[in-house]
Amino acid sequence: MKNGESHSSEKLRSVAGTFKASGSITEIECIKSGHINDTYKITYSNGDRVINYVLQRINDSVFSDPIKIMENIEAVTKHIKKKYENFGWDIETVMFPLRTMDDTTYYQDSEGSYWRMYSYIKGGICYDSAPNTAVVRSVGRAFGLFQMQLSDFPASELNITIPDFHNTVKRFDDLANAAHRAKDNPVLKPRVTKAADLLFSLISYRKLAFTLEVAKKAGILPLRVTHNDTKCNNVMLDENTNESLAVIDLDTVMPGLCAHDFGDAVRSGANNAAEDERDFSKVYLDLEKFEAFSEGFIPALDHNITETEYKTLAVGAPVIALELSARFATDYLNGDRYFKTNYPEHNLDRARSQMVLTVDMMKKLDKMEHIVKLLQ
Ligand code: GN1
Ligand code: MG
Repeated sequence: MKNGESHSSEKLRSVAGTFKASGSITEIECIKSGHINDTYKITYSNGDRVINYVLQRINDSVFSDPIKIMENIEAVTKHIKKKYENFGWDIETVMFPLRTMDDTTYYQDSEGSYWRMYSYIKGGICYDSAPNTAVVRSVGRAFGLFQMQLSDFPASELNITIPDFHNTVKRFDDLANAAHRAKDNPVLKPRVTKAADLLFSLISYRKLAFTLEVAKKAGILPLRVTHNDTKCNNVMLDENTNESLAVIDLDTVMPGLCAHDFGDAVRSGANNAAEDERDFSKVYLDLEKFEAFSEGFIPALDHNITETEYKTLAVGAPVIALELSARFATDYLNGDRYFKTNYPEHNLDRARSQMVLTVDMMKKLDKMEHIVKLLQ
């Protein structure tokens, strides 16, 4: 079975049956919001009770070693759980994978695919874009708490599941290589022509790509345990109160920079528009949402980061928006092999939109830095 292909109900029933969920399956629904894994909502009924679970097939062309991902997830969720039990801390930030009948956190099917299952939180909602400042504040608090709760977890113990994931300089090298290959490929060559203006914009911002990478290599910024995919829709909120219920999608938990998590969440949650918006007049950083996000994130850190890290939080946002623009453009030039797309120019549109956001954020960087400073 290829990544992104839909699975038959029979197949899903048999995979779900290997996990310790009780009852019989009454409904299966495909959830389409992520760009990488295949996700399904499975409804069970057990007497009068209806219980929902999320079943996921891990994309094995993005994650070459799914077992290493599950080891990371188990290690960080256990760490947070232990702390919670010892200190009575709020455990709202974490979800535990369900175990299989063989007591593992994943199941490998006969075709070699890896699957995992989570409880589906009733009354929980994930927003692709933040509809208001209350939502973005809660998202900030959830990611800030997550960072704080893992601040004493030794980052070096984690597996590096995708090397150089937020190495923005390397992402630019990948872009150059993809453009080079595409120009010699008759099928992909027209894409180079179509993306030419975007490629020039990206190159003109290349200096920005070095900002965090150089500081990281110089040891000025410490490597922490970071989530690395802090999109707005990776926090589950209570649909009535907007309180955060859990941080989800821990696939990319790895050593990283606090500014990456802050920045990625801002580029997703404080963008006035959707990630792939084509009407660029709608694409800008909403400063009110930025402030609300910071008000959630920064106090939740409880002073667990250094003075230098505070100084780099704001610039993390344009760095990650730029990095993602380069990643979407790279995938477009590679023929859409990484991110799921809904139409042929989808990756190009996403890349353009993230570039517009980067430019707007750079104009507002002083204001963003000022807001962070007042809260630290
Ligand atoms: C992917 O899996 P999902 O949709 O949460 C991607 C992120 C990107 C994001 C852009 C493993 O996240 O890095 O920022 O799309 N995840 C991976 O929407 O590459
Ligand atoms: Mg993900």
